[in-house]
Amino acid sequence: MKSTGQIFESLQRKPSEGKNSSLTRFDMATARGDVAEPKTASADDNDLDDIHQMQFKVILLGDGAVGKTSIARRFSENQFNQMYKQTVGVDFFIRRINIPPNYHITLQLWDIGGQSIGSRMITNYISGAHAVLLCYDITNYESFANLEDWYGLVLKTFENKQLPYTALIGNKFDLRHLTAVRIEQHNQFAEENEMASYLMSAKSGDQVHQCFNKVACTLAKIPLKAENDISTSVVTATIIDHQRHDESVNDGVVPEYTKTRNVCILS
Ligand SMILES: Nc1nc2c(ncn2[C@@H]2O[C@H](COP(=O)(O)OP(=O)(O)OP(=O)(O)O)[C@@H](O)[C@H]2O)c(=O)[nH]1
Ligand SMILES: [Mg+2]
Repeated sequence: MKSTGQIFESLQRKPSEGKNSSLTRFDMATARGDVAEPKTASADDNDLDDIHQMQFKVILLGDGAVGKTSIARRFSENQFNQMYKQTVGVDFFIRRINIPPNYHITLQLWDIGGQSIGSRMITNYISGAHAVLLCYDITNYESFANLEDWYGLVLKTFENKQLPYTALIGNKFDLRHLTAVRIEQHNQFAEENEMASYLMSAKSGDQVHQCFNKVACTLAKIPLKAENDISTSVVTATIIDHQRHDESVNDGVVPEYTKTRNVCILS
């Protein structure tokens, strides 16, 4: 078992070596093309360097109860809830990462309920993602095995298109004494699919911010700074015009807790 502090970076394999080599992999050179138009400082800021503001869509996929909402909440609010409340459809979280000297990167997290795998909406949720985090619970082997299906949906959605940056996330690392997935299996999945990979704990917060900082820097195509240099900040709510609930899930019944939540959670 590797130590807690270790992050398993993506293996830079040639496309031809990968299982899905016919697909176009995430290409950092073009990652900023869609939404990441750099914004230049105003005329009054002549002395300042350009300020680069970018926003990226990051989706969390994986079985129910693996901890996707907990990861999103840890990142956006630095909080953790022991109680399980199933996500129906999709919830949104947002947080800005400030990377000196002049990068303001907003990550818009789409926390997709595990039950959505059977929903007609799932490809809509996945579509347009700049980064995909494939999450499993290290104490639950089935949740790891099922990532084949989740990743299959990603491949299908991005068929003939450039794949987003994708990472494998083993969550609940605080319970590593109960692990049901060998580190070799974790690494093999990441290698075969040419993904970055992380082991983290939404509960303790271990590796959560490091992971999102890495995702942000990779998408923005900037070198990863030392953690101390990076700050995060409150951002104004982004209203997302999106069908929030899928009628095909739970016969269209929306649980009370989701009705009371806003579209975005601001940190
Ligand atoms: N010990 C431990 N428990 C965790 C961790 N992350 C989440 N949990 C717990 O696991 C349960 C499920 O977490 P959620 O974040 O709601 O899971 P989810 O993946 O969003 O589930 P769905 O919304 O059904 O897709 C909750 O009881 C959490 O408190 C973790 O890192 N360690
Ligand atoms: Mg959830």
